[in-house]
Amino acid sequence: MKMAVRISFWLLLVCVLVMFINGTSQQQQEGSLVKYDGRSLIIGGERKILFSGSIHYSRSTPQMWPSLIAKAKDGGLDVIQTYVFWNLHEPQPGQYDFTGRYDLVKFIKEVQAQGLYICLRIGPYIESEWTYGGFPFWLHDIPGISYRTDNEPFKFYMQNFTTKIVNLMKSESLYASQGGPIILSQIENEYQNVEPAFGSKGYSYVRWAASMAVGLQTGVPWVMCKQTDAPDSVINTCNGMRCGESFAGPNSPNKPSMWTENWTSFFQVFGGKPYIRSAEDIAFHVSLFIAKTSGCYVNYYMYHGGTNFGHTASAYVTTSYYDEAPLDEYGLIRQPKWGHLRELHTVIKACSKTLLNGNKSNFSLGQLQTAYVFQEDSGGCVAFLVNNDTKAIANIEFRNRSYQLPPKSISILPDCSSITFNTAKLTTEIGKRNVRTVQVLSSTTSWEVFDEQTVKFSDTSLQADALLEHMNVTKETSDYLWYTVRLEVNSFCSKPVIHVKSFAHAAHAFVNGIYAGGAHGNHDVKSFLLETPITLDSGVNDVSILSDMVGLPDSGPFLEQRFTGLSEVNVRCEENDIYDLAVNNTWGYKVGLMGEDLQIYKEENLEKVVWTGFDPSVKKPITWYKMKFDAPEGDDPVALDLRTMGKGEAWINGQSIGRYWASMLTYQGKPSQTLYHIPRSFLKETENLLVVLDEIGGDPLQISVNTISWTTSKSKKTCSKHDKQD
Ligand SMILES: *[C@@H]1O[C@H](CO)[C@@H](O)[C@H](O)[C@H]1NC(C)=O
Ligand SMILES: *[C@@H]1O[C@H](CO)[C@@H](O)[C@H](O)[C@H]1NC(C)=O
Ligand SMILES: *[C@@H]1O[C@H](CO)[C@@H](O)[C@H](O)[C@H]1NC(C)=O
Ligand SMILES: *[C@@H]1O[C@H](CO)[C@@H](O)[C@H](O)[C@H]1NC(C)=O
Ligand SMILES: *[C@@H]1O[C@H](CO)[C@@H](O)[C@H](O)[C@H]1NC(C)=O
Ligand SMILES: *[C@@H]1O[C@H](CO)[C@@H](O)[C@H](O)[C@H]1NC(C)=O
Ligand SMILES: *[C@@H]1O[C@H](CO)[C@@H](O)[C@H](O)[C@H]1NC(C)=O
Ligand SMILES: CC(=O)N[C@H]1CO[C@H](CO)[C@@H](O)[C@@H]1O
Repeated sequence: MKMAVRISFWLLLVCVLVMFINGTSQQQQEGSLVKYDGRSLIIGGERKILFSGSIHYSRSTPQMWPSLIAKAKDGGLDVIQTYVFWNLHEPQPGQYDFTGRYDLVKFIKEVQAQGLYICLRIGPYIESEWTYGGFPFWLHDIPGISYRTDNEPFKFYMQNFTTKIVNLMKSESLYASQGGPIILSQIENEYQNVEPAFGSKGYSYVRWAASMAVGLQTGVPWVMCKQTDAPDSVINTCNGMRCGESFAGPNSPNKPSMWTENWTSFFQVFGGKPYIRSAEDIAFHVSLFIAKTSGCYVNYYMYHGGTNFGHTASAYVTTSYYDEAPLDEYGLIRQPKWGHLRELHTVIKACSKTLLNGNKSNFSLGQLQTAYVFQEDSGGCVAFLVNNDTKAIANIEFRNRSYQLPPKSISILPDCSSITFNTAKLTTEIGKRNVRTVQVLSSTTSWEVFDEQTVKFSDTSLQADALLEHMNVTKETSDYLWYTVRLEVNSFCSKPVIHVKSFAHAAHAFVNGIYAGGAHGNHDVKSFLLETPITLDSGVNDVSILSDMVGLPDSGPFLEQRFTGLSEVNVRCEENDIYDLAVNNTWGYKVGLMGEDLQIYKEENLEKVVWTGFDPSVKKPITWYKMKFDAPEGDDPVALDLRTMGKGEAWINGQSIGRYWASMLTYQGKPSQTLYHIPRSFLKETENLLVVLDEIGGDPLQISVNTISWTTSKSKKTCSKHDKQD
């Protein structure tokens, strides 16, 4: 795309008028062109201030899309921003999947049908707390590959997938240049974070990626986020919580100031607690970005987070994703966040002509107070009065009038005289989320169990004389990998303790089929130790360790070289004898659990194993539970409360609703996530099959089926923080 030249507003207005005179057909054609200048994107000849929100199609269901998009539109958004998830779409090289939740074209067409635009972030590296940052695992086995750098094999596959997506969009006429809704595309993602690790190859890779993307001739601009040296004509954009303060601005006077990720909250990991960002704080920073950097595009990351179904979350990330966003995990409106931002959008939209075309000035109103004024010769005038004092109200004079500015707030005066919006004053409804328990699955007789058998060395067909890297063996087909070895004990060994060092996320040790103990790491450490007493027989003992990954890593350089899995295994006796099992031993490997191989979470496979009655007094690790329940009446979203379980995964009618980990507590002693979303479309009216795999063996008799709703009440006009956690 060629760099758009700066055109004066009046010339543009003439263009627009000419278009109107020339009739509809030309209007449609011209109306779809996307250009930009130093002030904003120019769509169909018009400068625009655009509010955008991230909604990832694969984190909800096609049945939810229309209502999510409608609520986003009602909330004042113009654009829906989504990543494209390479590992969903190309599970094997050259084999593509765009069905169901992966139906990108259907999602974009729904956005178009509701009259919104799309920002398509192809990546194809996306991070996004998505397993392996969106890369399909088969990339790992391409000879000589090195990800995200000037490396021929990587560039080949990156270009191949990017081209595939661009061609798919073109064939469906989805680019604005073709009359479609896509006004922007993104190549790469926050590359500057890793660029120094690649030296000069990182620099040349950025230039290659930009020119490869631009060469695909989409007819709409490309952006690179967090990439201050994005080559022309690619626009460098800001990601962060406070881009009004942190963004150094576009790297050319001919590029507009855009914010591609404004974090409405933050992703959560198992063991971490939710990050609550108030509506007032978001509104403050959006207003500041528009006022101070002449921002013309603000995207909320996320506007709706949704659910990390199956194994799609990256390392340690919870199944619930950005539940604190303006639309909650279930797609329900979260007040006051949704309403407060909606009011801000309305106020900004009403004065966008002056903001986009007026002359800007700024001056001090006091030590911590600043005014930003946009003014047109024609009389239009908009002012933003910033009070950056977090404690005190500021009494200031502006244009010969007195104003009181609440602490840490921005007041917007669309006519430079009366305040119509203050970022710290909530006038919208306040909401409270309700969780109604419809049924507790407490009937012992309706549960049945299947005990997963411990895998022994003699059961394995894959054997090696070393401890193998976990991901390279599982190839992402399962979270689990059995490592097993035979240990011959000749001499006397009292009080033996097994010592395992792992770079995966959790491990369980068994000796001769008997559970010895487990351990796990957390998001912030690279490895953990499992040390537990064991009982050894004299002679040959079977040592089996189940290694577990709770999602693949999604960030950092050299992802293809990451080592996970066991790195040390030894048995220590009280007599100071140490049996090092990692060396001079043949290890046997088995990928995944038997229940996974047989897919016993599907109705048609239930009979492939023998289920027995459930005895609550027996707690066993690695156990499958099943039962059937009826769907709650009505349309309210449904969630399973799994707080009494340990760690594992749950399936409804054969579909995974994601991993759960209730036994991993925050420092306040609570599970990070207790409720697990069951999309309505996964349910039938009666006899829904629930299968739960638990590694530790929790208490299924307290699992409950719940419905979710919100009640709202009028807010008192105060500036206190109301965005409560439910
Ligand atoms: C992508 O690679 C596949 C082989 O994996 C090939 O069939 C296809 O033509 C390539 N597509 C493009 C656009 O290069
Ligand atoms: C006004 O803006 C200029 C340019 O961004 C900046 O250097 C200056 O410090 C600002 N003045 C005040 C009072 O904020
Ligand atoms: C901005 O200021 C310049 C110089 O004073 C003036 O020529 C121009 O008309 C102003 N722009 C608008 C939109 O009022
Ligand atoms: C407000 O004050 C904080 C803390 O001193 C500072 O970091 C920030 O840049 C200030 N923001 C504005 C808009 O002046
Ligand atoms: C404010 O008052 C002064 C003196 O009364 C006057 O000169 C000035 O034009 C006024 N400013 C505005 C913006 O009305
Ligand atoms: C991955 O496994 C293959 C065999 O399946 C082996 O050839 C290769 O060296 C392994 N790669 C790494 C990085 O461990
Ligand atoms: C492994 O075997 C080698 C060669 O037989 C031997 O030198 C070494 O001491 C052994 N290491 C251990 C830990 O048993
Ligand atoms: C620096 C940082 O935390 N970046 C986060 C920004 O949000 C993206 C969402 O895609 C995360 O992946 C990053 O970790």
